[in-house]
Amino acid sequence: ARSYEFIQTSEPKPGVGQVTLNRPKALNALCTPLITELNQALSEYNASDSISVIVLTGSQKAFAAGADIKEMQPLTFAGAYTNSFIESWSELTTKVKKPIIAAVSGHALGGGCELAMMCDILYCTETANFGQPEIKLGTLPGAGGSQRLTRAIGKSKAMELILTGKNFSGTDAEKWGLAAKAFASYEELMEQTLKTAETIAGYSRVAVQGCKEVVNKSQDLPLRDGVEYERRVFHSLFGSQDQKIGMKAFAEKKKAEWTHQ
Ligand code: CO8
Repeated sequence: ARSYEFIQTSEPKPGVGQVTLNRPKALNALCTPLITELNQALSEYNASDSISVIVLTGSQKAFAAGADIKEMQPLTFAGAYTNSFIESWSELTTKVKKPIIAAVSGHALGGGCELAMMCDILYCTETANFGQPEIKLGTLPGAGGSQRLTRAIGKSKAMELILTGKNFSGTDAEKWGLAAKAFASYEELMEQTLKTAETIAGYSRVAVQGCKEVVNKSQDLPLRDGVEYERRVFHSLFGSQDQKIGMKAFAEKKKAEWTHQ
C-alpha cells in the first residue's frame, strides 16, 4: 500500500477499502494536503477491481475537528474565490461511484460534520460530537453543511444548530435521521460498520452502483424526475449479467455467484 502522511489505508475485509484519517495532533483537522491524500486514496479504491465499498473513519477521539482553522485564517476573498477553496472536497461526492460508509466517533465538527454527511451511510457512536460551529468563527458551513444538514433533519432544527453553533450527539443524529445508526461503543461501531460493508460487498457491484446513484438523485431532483431517473437505471440493469444471475439463483434456490458484469 502507498504511504501517506495524513491518512492510512487498509483492506479489513474482502472487497472493503478503509481510509482512516490520521492527523492526531490536530484532531484530524482537514488541511488541504489531507484532502488531497483522501481524494487520491478514494480515487484508487474507486478504480480498483477488488474493492466494492469504502469505509471512511477517524480515531476514537475525533472523526475530524473541522477544516484547518489555522490554514483558513489568512485567506482572502479573492484568494478563496479564485482558487476555488474547498471545491476539491466535493470530489468525494462527484467522482466516487462506490458506496462510502462514514464511521464517526468523537468530534465531527464543521468540515468534519460536512465530510461525514457527504458519505452514503453515516454510522456513529452515541457519544459522537457533531456540530456546525462556523458561526463562532465568523463564517458559515462552507462544505455543503447548510444544504445537507437541512435536507437531512429539516429546516428549523438545522437553522437552530447553524445559527447557535450548538453541538449535538450521535444519539440525536440517529433520532433525527442524520445517522443510520448510533452504537453504544466504539468497538461496536467499527464492528458493525465492517459488517455492513461486507454485506454490501457481497452483492453485484453493478447493482450496488445503481442503488447509490438513484438514491443520491433523490437529493437533487423533484420526485417525478427522480422516479423517472430511477426507472431508466432500473431498465438498464436488465442489460447486466448479474440481474440474470441473481434472478436465476432465486428461482433455483441457490446462492448467486456475481460476475460484477
Ligand atoms: N483546525 C486546526 N487545528 C485544530 C482544529 C481545527 N479545526 N481543531 C483542533 N485543532 C488543533 C488545536 O489547535 C490543538 O492544536 P495545538 O495542540 O497545536 O494547540 C489540537 O488540535 C488539539 O485541540 P484542543 O487542544 O482544542 O483539544 P480539546 O480536546 O481541548 O478540544 C475541540 C477539542 C472541542 C474539537 C476543539 O479543538 C475545537 O473546538 N476545535 C475547533 C472545532 C471547529 O470550530 N471546527 C470548525 C472549523 S470551521 C470549518 O470546518 C469550516 C468548514 C467549511 C469550510 C468553509 C470554508 C470557508
